Amino acid sequence: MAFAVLFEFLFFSKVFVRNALNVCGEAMTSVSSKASYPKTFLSIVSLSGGLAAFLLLASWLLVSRPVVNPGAFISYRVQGFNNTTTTDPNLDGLRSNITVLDDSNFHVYSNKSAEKAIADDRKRSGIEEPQPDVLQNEEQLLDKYSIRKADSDCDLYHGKWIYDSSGPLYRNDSCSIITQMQNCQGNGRPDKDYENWRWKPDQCTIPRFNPKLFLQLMRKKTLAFIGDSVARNQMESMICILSQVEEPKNRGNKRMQRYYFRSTSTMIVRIWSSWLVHQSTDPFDFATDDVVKLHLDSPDEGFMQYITDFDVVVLSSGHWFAKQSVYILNNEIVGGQLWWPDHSRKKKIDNVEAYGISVETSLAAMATQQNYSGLTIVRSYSPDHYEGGAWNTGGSCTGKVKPAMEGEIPENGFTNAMHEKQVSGFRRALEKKSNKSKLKLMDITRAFSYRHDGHPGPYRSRDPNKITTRGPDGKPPPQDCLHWCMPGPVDTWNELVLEMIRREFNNPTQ
Ligand SMILES: *[C@@H]1O[C@H](CO)[C@@H](O)[C@H](O)[C@H]1NC(C)=O
Ligand SMILES: *[C@@H]1O[C@H](CO)[C@@H](O)[C@H](O)[C@H]1NC(C)=O
Ligand SMILES: *[C@@H]1O[C@H](CO)[C@@H](O)[C@H](O)[C@H]1NC(C)=O
Ligand SMILES: *[C@@H]1O[C@H](CO)[C@@H](O)[C@H](O)[C@H]1NC(C)=O
Ligand SMILES: *[C@@H]1O[C@H](CO)[C@@H](O)[C@H](O)[C@H]1NC(C)=O
Ligand SMILES: CC(=O)N[C@H]1CO[C@H](CO)[C@@H](O)[C@@H]1O
Ligand SMILES: CC(=O)N[C@H]1CO[C@H](CO)[C@@H](O)[C@@H]1O
Repeated sequence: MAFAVLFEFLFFSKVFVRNALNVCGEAMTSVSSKASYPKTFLSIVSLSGGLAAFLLLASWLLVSRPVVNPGAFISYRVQGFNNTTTTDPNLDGLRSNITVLDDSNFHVYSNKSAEKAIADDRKRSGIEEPQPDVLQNEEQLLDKYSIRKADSDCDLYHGKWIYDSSGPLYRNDSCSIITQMQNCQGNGRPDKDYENWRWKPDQCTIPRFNPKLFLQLMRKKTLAFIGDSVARNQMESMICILSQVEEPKNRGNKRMQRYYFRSTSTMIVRIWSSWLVHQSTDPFDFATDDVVKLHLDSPDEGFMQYITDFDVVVLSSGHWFAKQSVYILNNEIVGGQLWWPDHSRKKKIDNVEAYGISVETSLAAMATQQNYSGLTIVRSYSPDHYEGGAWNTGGSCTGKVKPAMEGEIPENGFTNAMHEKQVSGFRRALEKKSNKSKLKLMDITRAFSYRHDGHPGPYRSRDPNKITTRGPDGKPPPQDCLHWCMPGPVDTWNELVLEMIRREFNNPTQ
């Protein structure tokens, strides 16, 4: 089974590399048409060549390693943690195929009959807060929300999941940009209730996402998602939610996704940055050129160079720290993940420590950039749910059809450690902040540890012959217990983003 996953990974990655090569050529031609883009994005367009090369290099390294030594991947385990479920590096690799996209893949259509069904649902539900039809104009909409002042201090991250029969914010057939691997219904997942749970903080209620309110708060503004394939998951959820009221224009190029909402001149951007820090492959000390080096003390220029163009940034990372790389700090090799040729030396830090440092470095760079005045939302580590083993050792989320009850989730030592380091990295960066920007933590790790039902599991593809149940030997099928179904719990992250934006941009006391 592990071999099958590996082969799939290699196959997709090769497709990806080939496409990335094409991108370099096309980036050149896209510069000539840049006059039609809004001004702040000229620079992004001209970047494409460089970032494509960067992506190409990164993916090539990650791909080339298992070719040389497949055993390194198959016996994969996060060092220092014996007893935890770990992230499937191959699953992220699979998504590399998706990070490079043709414009033609991004035709967003609106499905009137699906829209009507959703509207009917909402009428039935009564829990919807503003009636979008009643509150047409901007002042009314903003007023209505600014009144909810009492809610503004409420802790959003302690609460529970409650069943909500009004259903999800969109459907698999009312949003055409859902990556097939997250289109659980489209891939034949038989149960659907996982779409119907809302997060309810103990002290307040998060209103159902109102796309019109979002667009108005984000008038003439840009929201950027920065991170790995889980960040892509969240970005696509946001586009699906918003596309229910307005079809965005796809202004993306092959390696940077950008969607433009004309009614309010709002732009949604996604930049790929798997580790958030500068990476290179140049030989360094005793590390040769066949392994990725992470410079833990410099931020990833791939996103830093555009940071002043963004009004809101949703930044996240974590799972790539389970992949092979070398850690460099103060011009010295201080550790390595799945790499440490010289056993006579001692590692100074492990991958969890490295994660915390990378979070501090990237956030501190943003919080001290003279001209950046945006709102940075750090989305905390997204828990995976490989039960009974890791992704490659029989771990499974098969058969989970509702959120876990309190006390039902096994503690995950790796998730807890990653979360702790991320939060302390965040706090250190906050202390260094010197500019006008705002830095907020969106602490979803605990809340999402209950959502073992929200992953694609074995429903990762349309293949009608895929294995979805345990074999006679009790072996679970290959599955994705890391990314989130769409629609599904991931949509809650965007409801939280809207709530945080509302608190920042529409607070009458400020
Ligand atoms: C993990 O297991 C190995 C033996 O398999 C043991 O030597 C090591 O101390 C364990 N590590 C932790 C962190 O428990
Ligand atoms: C993990 O830890 C539990 C106790 O906390 C133990 O029962 C179990 O055997 C361990 N599993 C592995 C794979 O080490
Ligand atoms: C539109 O949505 C309806 C109801 O959800 C569905 O039956 C129909 O197939 C969809 N049409 C298209 C073109 O996707
Ligand atoms: C949407 O999900 C339904 C099952 O609920 C499935 O029959 C249909 O093919 C899916 N449509 C798309 C476009 O994935
Ligand atoms: C900030 O903006 C000013 C004026 O546009 C510019 O001169 C300066 O170089 C910028 N600083 C940074 C760090 O980008
Ligand atoms: C852009 C690209 O290479 N897309 C490929 C991703 O993988 C699917 C298979 O799931 C291919 O059909 C696409 O061509
Ligand atoms: C408004 C403000 O606080 N600006 C500061 C942003 O950070 C730089 C240092 O990186 C300061 O020089 C600015 O005064």
